[in-house]
Amino acid sequence: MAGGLTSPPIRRSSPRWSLESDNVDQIDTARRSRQMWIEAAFVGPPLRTGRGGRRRATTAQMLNHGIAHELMDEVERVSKAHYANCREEKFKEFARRTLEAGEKGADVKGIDWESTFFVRHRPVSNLADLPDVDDHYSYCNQRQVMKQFASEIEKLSERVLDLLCENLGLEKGYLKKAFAGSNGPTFGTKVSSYPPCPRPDLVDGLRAHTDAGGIILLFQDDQVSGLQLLKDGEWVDVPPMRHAIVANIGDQLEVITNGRYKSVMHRVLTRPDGNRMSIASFYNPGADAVIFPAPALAAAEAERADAAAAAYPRFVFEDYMNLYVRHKFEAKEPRFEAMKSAAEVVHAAPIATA
Ligand SMILES: O=C(O)CCC(=O)C(=O)O
Ligand SMILES: [Fe+2]
Repeated sequence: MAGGLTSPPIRRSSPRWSLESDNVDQIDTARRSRQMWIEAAFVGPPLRTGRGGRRRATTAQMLNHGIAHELMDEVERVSKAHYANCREEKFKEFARRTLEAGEKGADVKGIDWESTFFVRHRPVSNLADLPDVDDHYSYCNQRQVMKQFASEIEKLSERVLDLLCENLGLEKGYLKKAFAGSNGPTFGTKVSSYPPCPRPDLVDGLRAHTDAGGIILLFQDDQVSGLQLLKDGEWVDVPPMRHAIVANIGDQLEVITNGRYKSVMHRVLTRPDGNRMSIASFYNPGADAVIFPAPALAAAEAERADAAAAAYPRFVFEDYMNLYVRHKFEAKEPRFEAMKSAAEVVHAAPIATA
């Protein structure tokens, strides 16, 4: 038997979408239409219904998402065991050096206090090649667990994309197709630990940024907090909630939805107690996917007198990523502007005739 996941069978809750948080109004799914609920779920704190459903901040806590709680518990267990067995010693050395430098007055604000590894699932999985992912313990088959979890998260990501399509009046499958490129989407999972830090004033767990890609589904620690998002100029906590999945929207969805859904700045704080686990799965466009505002949304926007049509650029996702890696911890707007200028340069270049 391939580890603890195959027995007992995983109970599957039917997906009823709901949202709860200290910062977000609770949605009574029985009293609202599904459409309204979807709108509300992506508003982010505090709840704003806004006329016409435009300009949404975009982080939501999803409960009743359909992923079995037993599977989530197993993912948490193997991830924490992996950190303790394979990564903790190395992190301690990094922590010692970082603190020593910080306390001597060096600026360590450019360092993230996290221990992570990345599992790529699509287009080609690297799971079998990760050197220290443990699959030798029968009770702790991490590769198997991660594979099963990733497959559930991938399906959930695509369901969320379709809910967004429905919400935006786009045809079902539009966003999935927009991400496909020639080789399908890029999909991967970042497994992170944010160990306790005795000097939270010196260093962040992860510096503020927006995510570059499409939809990001995050399974975060249900005890140890740290994730915050920037809302109306203030940092607000995304509180730990057992078995919830946090959904976050990346820059590409902002472009494709022509700003109807905005990527949101977020960061992870350090804290002196508790080791925070986070498992973030990134459902992103394929490298060669061409990203641009959905024509239907750009046209609707153009009808408004105060809005310039096609305010967002058109570009190849890989080009955006090449820029993003150098400017991740900066505002997104200059990245969008740079992609616009790059497109102008391409268009203005003389056409080779020889
Ligand atoms: O760990 C978290 O809660 C957030 C991680 C994150 O924002 C990222 O990896 O992009
Ligand atoms: Fe992020």
